[in-house]
Amino acid sequence: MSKTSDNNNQTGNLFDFAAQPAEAETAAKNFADDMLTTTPAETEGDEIQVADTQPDAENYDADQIQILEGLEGVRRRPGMYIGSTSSKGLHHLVYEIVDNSIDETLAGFCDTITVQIHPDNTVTIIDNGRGIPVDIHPKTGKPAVEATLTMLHAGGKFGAGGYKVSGGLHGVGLSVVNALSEWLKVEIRRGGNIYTQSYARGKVTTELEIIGQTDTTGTAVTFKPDGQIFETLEFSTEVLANRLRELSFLNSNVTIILEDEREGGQRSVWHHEGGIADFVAYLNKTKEAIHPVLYFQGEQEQVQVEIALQYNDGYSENIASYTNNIRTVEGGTHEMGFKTALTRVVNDYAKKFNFLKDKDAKLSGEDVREGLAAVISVKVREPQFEGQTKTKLGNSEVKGITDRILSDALSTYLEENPAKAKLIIDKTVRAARAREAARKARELTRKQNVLEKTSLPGKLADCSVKDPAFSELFLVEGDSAGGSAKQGRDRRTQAVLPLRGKILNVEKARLDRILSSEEIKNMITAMGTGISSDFDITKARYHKVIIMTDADVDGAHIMTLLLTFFFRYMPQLIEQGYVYVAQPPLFGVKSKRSKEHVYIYDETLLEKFFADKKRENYSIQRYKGLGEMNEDELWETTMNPENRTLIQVTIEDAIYADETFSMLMGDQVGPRREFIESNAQYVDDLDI
Ligand code: 0RA
Repeated sequence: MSKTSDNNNQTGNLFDFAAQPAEAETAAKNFADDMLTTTPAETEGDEIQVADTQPDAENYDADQIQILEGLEGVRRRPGMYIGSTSSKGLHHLVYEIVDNSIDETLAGFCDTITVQIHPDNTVTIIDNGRGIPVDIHPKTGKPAVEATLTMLHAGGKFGAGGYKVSGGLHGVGLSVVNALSEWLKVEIRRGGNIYTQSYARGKVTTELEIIGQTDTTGTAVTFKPDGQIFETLEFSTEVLANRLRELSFLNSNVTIILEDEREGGQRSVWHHEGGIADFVAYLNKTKEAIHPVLYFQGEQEQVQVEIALQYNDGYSENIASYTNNIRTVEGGTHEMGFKTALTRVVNDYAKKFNFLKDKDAKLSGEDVREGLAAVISVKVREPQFEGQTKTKLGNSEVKGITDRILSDALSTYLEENPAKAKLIIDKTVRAARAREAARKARELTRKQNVLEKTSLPGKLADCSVKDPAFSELFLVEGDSAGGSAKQGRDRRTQAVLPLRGKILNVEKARLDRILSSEEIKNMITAMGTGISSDFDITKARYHKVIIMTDADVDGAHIMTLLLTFFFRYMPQLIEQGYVYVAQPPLFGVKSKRSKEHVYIYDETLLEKFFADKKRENYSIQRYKGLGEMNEDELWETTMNPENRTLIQVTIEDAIYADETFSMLMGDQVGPRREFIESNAQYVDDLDI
């Protein structure tokens, strides 16, 4: 989630090494040839350069002209290479190096990767792969490692064969990290020697030298992200842990270690022999699974497919797909193949064994995915990424391949395990019936709205402007705060919908019951968008939906219930950045001597305020709830766009969001308590 003060942006969280010398040396030459088919010439400057404008005749072959861009270009436009210079970009640096180590794992040479965050926020990534090649390439006169780190090869690809391109940067990752680091040091164990070389902002500072002997192989890269480039230099253990854990699930033969050497540091080790089957068990850990995790794999036309799936007794669908270890958030052909096969196989089985009668409608895709957790991981030689965020797999052959592999394996499984099959098919049939009931309920709500002609709820105090881009909807906890908000608001642009008490926990109910909840119906009609498959963002009546609850346990609970509702039934609203959380002040501080009167939003800021002032000269009021503020105060502190702070709700990663919500809202108390105790500021009197 990111905090915005309408005009200023901050980020925050709401919830806050097998030596194989002979083979390795030939491969190293291939690698060097692959990389360096041009003179190193002038590779600096931010212009894209075509190497050697007057080439000799034998080199005059269009195919051989490689475009080289200087690392200055990377420094000038870092966003083009790592997405952004925010915290996200900073962490991307680590992923780029780790991806190279994972490539060594995929090639079968590396089983341990260690990431160390040092106390000065420098990072070391150590692997026991083959080590970056160090031989001198004839055309450049440079050691291969130096070329790899100081030259950017547009479209250049490491070595030959294998499912490379694990990261987004197609083998240019190392030089990009080097360019964006104040300094970087590489240590290589290879061919019996230990080599080291240092760089600063992409340029060599020490020549490659041998500093010792070894009988192991591997690479260690240490770097200090450049403060001239990045907005923040602070690494988040949690962010790194999430990606490293994910990589350990996706690559069952690797052990990944994260060592945080900073204050209060910790060490985590991930090794998942079970691979993505363990991943699915992890996704379902806060839920009640109805059968063991199923794991299927196959390979056709050099496309490797792995699928793990497990149904739980809940209602939500949690599918995560990957291509070459990259999360494909927007799905694509592998996901399409998966869904098509699942729906067909389940329907065929249900029909064959009379779970569905001839007169029954077929089970829909949604029906067969209700309560399903699944991970689809494919390895493709030339992946094509499409979509708005380039996270959608486009290779058309992958759909049929995934479909065939899953169809064969799943139908065999069902036939051989009739008891498990019954559990699964019964669940999908129940889902279909519930969906039919929900459809009828929805139709009814629609008809009622038409009949009553007043489609808007009576409790809604609407705003007068009709342009959604300028309209805000405050969802306010309680009728009394709702009343103050109605009085205090800017009637032109701000609408208020008071919510009575706790809304229904949508995690524990199916759609038909959800739609019989008055509070939820009110929200849906006020928003104008419909929900789930009927959801239409273009009908949104407000482009800001602001959740305003008390800063106490109940408030936190209501906020989570609302966020769960939006996450499950209107996720596009969150994706569009339309959902916000208001931040009412915790304290009102009045001077006893002057007219000074300030509002303070948390304890830390209160301490700061009194750092150089005497407490006895002030009276401090602690607001227990929104209701303790009058309409003017509420407007001044929480609603007025000029003063207020809003936290924008974002779905950074749907899996972890899902996990958080399930944990907070699900039946299992253990993980929930742990989570709340380590995250919430409101633990004092929490009753779980
Ligand atoms: C180029 C070619 C080869 C390995 C690597 C790069 C390599 C890069 C990194 C970055 C971090 N760890 C790494 N490990 C290896 C192939 C070398 C060969 O064929 O011997």
